[in-house]
Amino acid sequence: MIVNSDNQSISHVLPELGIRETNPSFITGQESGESPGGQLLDVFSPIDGQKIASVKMIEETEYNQVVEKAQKAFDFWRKKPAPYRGEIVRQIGVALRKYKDSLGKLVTYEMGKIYQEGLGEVQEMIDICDFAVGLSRQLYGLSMHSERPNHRMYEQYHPLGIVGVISAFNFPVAVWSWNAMIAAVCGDVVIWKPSEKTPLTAIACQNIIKDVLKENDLPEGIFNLVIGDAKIGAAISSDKRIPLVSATGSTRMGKKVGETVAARMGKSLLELGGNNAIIVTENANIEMAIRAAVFGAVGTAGQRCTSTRRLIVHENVFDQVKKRLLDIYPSLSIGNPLEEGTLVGPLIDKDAVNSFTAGIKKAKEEGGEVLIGGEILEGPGYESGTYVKPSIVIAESNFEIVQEETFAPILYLIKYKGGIANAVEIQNNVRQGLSSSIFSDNIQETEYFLSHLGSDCGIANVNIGTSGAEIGGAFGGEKETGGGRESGSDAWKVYMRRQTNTINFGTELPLAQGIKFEI
Ligand code: UN1
Repeated sequence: MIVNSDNQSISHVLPELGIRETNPSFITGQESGESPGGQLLDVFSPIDGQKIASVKMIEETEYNQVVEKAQKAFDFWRKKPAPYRGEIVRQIGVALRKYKDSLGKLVTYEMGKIYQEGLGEVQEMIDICDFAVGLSRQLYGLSMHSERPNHRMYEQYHPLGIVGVISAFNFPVAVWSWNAMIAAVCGDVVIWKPSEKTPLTAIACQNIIKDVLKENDLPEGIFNLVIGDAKIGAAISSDKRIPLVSATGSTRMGKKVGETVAARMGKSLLELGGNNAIIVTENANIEMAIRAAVFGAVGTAGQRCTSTRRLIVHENVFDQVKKRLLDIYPSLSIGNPLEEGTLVGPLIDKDAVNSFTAGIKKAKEEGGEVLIGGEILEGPGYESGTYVKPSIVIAESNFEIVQEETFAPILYLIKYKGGIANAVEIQNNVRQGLSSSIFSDNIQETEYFLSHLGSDCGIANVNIGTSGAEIGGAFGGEKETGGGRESGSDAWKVYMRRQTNTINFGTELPLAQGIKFEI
């Protein structure tokens, strides 16, 4: 790996996280010496457009070595008791606490989210470690009463094998950790393909984990890293040695992964696009709703899968909401996300800027009214061309562009009339189904929203925004969001194989369903 960072505010962070110019290429997260071949992947910071590093991508032969190493490690790891596996994850959580500042800063530098959110992302990793530690003693199955005398039935969960994790640039480390830490306590091993846009944070995580593994004399193949392009993603998806593939990213990508994995009868866990809405009824605490909407729409520069993209507002409070948004948007500080006080950092790259401007153009063509923003910022501090002014567009819910997930800070302001059912109909009338919220102090409205007639999303919140979910709940969504659930609750079950056991402790062999079969 070639590292070249002159940026003062970040240069000390790279060596702290074990990323040095002399660092050999990473195949499995272990320093395995210069590997032959491998194209270089250039990594740029969206903050200043500077090249931070070139990382060697994995080749096919190396990929096979990684899978073989992971298979061996699985054979070892699955034999360890789950609470012991939890203990290793506990130590990873301790290490992450130690590196929280530097890893958070690298997340900011490589991905562009503000430092507070970079720290939040690492906190999310720490939280899932804690959760997974507890889980390591709670991998429960149910027991049932058998219909046959002297029989006992129960179910148990066994480790599954290798879990492939394909992660996106916007949460470069947290989403991997949701998968990896849960998989690890379940007795699985992980092969991680991070986004090509954020390989350095992935390498930093591998370094942190590598130390923990070494201290405990554990094989390196428990957590593996493969840096590469879409070809590697495709290799993971079609690899029969990988029983579960967990993929986060666009619906387009997820469809491909889902189809390929299904064709070989593998399991996939898909967490794909969202088109999240907040409903603001006439009974809402407007100030609270505004704060949630602004964080949801411009936080992470609109690049969360949970970002608020639509604000569905009752006609009686529409003008008030519009006015408050227009008070706040001009004062949002847009700039270097490493600097304190900045609320909106850059978009990941110029392609993202292009889809932002294309989205606004399309909204205008369809009859939308741009209330504010939409420009690309220029001048000192904005040389990278990746900074944009967050936009609010008055739109109709049936606009084509409103159906799309544009991964950028565009908030569509949509008016509704009548009762809560109308608002919910608008909210559900998109292809995606990840996150949703209602702001209302009226219990009839909020309960309708949460009922089976209400939100069709995997996440439905009352009086908080669409983004910023806690790790303790299952995370994911319906429809084109892919149906998978990661992180908390019983999401762990997909990382294990379930086995139903029936035990006969009698001396006869009665058949189920009362069948007589005399021989
Ligand atoms: C994502 O954008 O892929 O709920 C994950 C949230 C974060 C996770 C987002 N906890 O916004």
